[in-house]
Amino acid sequence: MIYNEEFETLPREVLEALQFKRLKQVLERVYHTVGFYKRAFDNAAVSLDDIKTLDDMRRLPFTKKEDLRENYPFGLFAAPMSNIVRLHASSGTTGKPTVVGYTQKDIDTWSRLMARSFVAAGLTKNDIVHNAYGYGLFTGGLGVHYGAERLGASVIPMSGGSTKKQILILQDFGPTAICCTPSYALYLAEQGEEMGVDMKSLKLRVGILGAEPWSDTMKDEIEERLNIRALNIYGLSEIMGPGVAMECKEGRNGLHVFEDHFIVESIDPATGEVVPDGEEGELVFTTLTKEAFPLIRYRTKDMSRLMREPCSCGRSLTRMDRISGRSDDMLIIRGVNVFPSQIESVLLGIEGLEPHYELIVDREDALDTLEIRVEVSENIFSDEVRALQNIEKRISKDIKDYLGVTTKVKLVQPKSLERFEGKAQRVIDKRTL
Ligand code: DLL
Repeated sequence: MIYNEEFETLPREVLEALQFKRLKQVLERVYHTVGFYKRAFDNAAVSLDDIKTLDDMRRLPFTKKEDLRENYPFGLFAAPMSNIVRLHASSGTTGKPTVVGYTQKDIDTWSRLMARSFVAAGLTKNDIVHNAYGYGLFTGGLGVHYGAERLGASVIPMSGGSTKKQILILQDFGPTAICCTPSYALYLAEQGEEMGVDMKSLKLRVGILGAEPWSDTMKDEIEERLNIRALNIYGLSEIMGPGVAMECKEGRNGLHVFEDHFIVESIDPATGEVVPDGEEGELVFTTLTKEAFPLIRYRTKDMSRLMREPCSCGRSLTRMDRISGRSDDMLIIRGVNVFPSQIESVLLGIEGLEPHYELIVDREDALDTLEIRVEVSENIFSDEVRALQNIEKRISKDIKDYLGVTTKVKLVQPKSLERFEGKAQRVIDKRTL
């Protein structure tokens, strides 16, 4: 089944003609309504008349996360606040989050693209969807929620946490689909087994999992332990939220990018040049239909490959491979995006800490853990144990309050952490996905 048969199976030339028409419209809009784009295009000496074919868009400058930060919070919105019905946010690289806005039409498009994603996963209105993505500023919860309702399925708005209760509901309400991060799916499996629940005989048959990188091995493990089919969903707040691309149940070989709404390119992160299909590069997205927050050539920092060969499901949409990593240092800890620079800003705001720290990321019982080791100044280190413990608590609390992640903090002796001559290597990621 295909939700939007006409648009998901367009012949390539027709799709590209539609993309070009929409691209011209969005470029006109941003050039005339968002000062940032007018300046960016003028500085790059590109006039809108220069864009005569889809390929000409390569002449347009990239938009980066820093541009969003510099225009915080609403500076890149292309619609007046009176037309904006929803705000979401994700992590910025330092103190301030990245804010995104939606008009009613944007929410509508998003819901339809999520419904498309569910249909690609084989869901119908007869399904019961257990939604364990977080509700709130994170786009996962509400994105999935509106999409499941649009499809007509029954949605259980669980949000994250309360694992025991989640397991009870999985048993009693009999959801047929689960939406959460892959690591949480595995954690649910483990916890359920520990509680003596036969997690393989639940009614669940499909998982729509994403928001963090995961491997084929992890997919196999989730499928085995929950006895489901685990499909990959991709998205990012800046571009919309979940539902930018979705793996179909037939092909299971990459995620279809919803190209009637987004143009995807893959570039060499060092040179910015477009790389040939099939080669690994950084994904760059342009939104074609968003009203409130259109983005032109947005660099995601997510590394993947684009595949244009036809898929057995009949969709003509380009596929992107599983995300293989990032071209920056963003970490995803239990689905929460964290930049080391954000942690650094919190640490530097606390007196007595030295700017030398190490972040150790690991996985315990299928859940991510983050330990921060930070040097303290000589006079603090000679303080009583109690004083040191108080500082550790304060760091943990500040990080939880500002960034939303739980950490274990260990203060270490002055000059005990490794020093670097070149680029500092502050993150030790021990997770095997
Ligand atoms: O994570 C949106 C989302 C919610 C996607 C639920 C899928 C399911 P952000 O919080 O803005 O938005 O984080 C976006 O998460 O740039 C990737 O680095 C990573 N990411 C998202 N989906 C995947 C995936 C949501 N399927 C950032 N595989 C992106 C690997 C993913 N990484």
